[in-house]
Amino acid sequence: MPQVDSRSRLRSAAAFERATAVLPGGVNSPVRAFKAVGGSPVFVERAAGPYVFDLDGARYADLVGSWGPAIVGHAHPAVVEAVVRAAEKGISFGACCEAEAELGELIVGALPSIELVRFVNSGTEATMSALRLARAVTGRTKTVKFVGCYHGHVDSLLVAAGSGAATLGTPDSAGVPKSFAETTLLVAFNDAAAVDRLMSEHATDVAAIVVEPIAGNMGFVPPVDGFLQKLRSICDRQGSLLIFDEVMTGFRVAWGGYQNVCGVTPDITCLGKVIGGGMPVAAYGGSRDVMNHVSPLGSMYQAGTLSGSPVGMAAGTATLKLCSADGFYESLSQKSQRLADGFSRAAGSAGDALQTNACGGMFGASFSVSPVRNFEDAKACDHKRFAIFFNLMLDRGVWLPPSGYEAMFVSSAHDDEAIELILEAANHCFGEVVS
Ligand code: KE4
Repeated sequence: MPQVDSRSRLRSAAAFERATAVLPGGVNSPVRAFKAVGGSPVFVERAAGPYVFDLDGARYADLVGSWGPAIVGHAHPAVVEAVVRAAEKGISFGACCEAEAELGELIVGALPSIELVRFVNSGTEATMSALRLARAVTGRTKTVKFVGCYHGHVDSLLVAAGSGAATLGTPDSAGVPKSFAETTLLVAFNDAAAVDRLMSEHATDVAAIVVEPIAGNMGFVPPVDGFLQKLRSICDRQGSLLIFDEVMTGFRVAWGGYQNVCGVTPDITCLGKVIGGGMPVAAYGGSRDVMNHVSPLGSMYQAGTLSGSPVGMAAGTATLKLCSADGFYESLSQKSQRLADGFSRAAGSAGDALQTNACGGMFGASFSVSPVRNFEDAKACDHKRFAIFFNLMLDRGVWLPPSGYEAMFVSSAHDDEAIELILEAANHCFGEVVS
């Protein structure tokens, strides 16, 4: 496999210089700036299947997948055709169109916890709306969130957040009023006893517990046995709502999402990424009793110029139809597990300590001697070693997420050739990391 020489990314370097003149940090989302892994961000010219191609023409096997949406591979012909055909009839109408119900029916059919679903344009909008809805339903103001979980840049949830916030070492953001942050109660992920104590102390104040059912923004941290079930029983006891933020896990780890795997029914589910197939589409949904509070049915207001846009709906519907094929998730799980196992073997033979996990189309790899159970563990991982590994893999044509606080994403387009390329690079790079 010809190596990609980091010095040859001249067009990316020039493009970054141009971007920094007009965009804060040269990016439209901080994690893309490569701050955690060093060097100048690589610019993508195009993407196809399991690959992305940079401005200098170098090809990379992609394990970012646009942070989840590219589950059927980049530029899948069926998705592209659906987008083009929709766009030819008008990009957005600001009016009702049948494409909204078509995608809504797929989501309602996949998730028994959702009887009504509202489309929005980002995961952040979905979680922000879900919190407001929980406050409207309960008449309460506080939220319980887990340290290291990331739910988008909602003011009250940018407290001890993961993902880009953790990557940049700024889990609490400037500009968030103390009064907003004070409505958020923090507790360690996977610590059900601490949740029990916290909820007992704030018995009637908590509108909702919001959780990533698999924490994918502090690496890949699965729930310990019984954790999610305990959250469900605590919410039932206290009259609080349970919000599953499945923006990342929704239709990524299984048809519907992780709630269909773990058997725990949330009151509100947030979705995004996969359901838009790469277009800005996200959603929140729940039972009729809960969703009847949403305007125009009820008094909880939420709106959006481009919500339910026909082009976004077309991309999401085409993507989910491909995901609904028999054996789709079984095949995706095999790919993820093969990569996770291959990383483990490669690290082990190089004498490197690596923790791996996989579920459906996502997997994680953390440089740690012990399992990662929460954000303290995630912070204790060797992020310097990850940065070295990231750059070695990039130079060998494999694009990992540019942060040790992220999960990795596989698509149905990741064929044997792409997977073998990734594993061959890993065999070389773990060794180089150790030496
Ligand atoms: P967006 O607002 O970025 O569409 O979604 C926010 C969000 C909400 N909930 C979860 C569980 C999420 O993972 C995200 C966004 N994920 C990050 C990657 N871990 C997006 C990448 C980025 O910020 O550039």
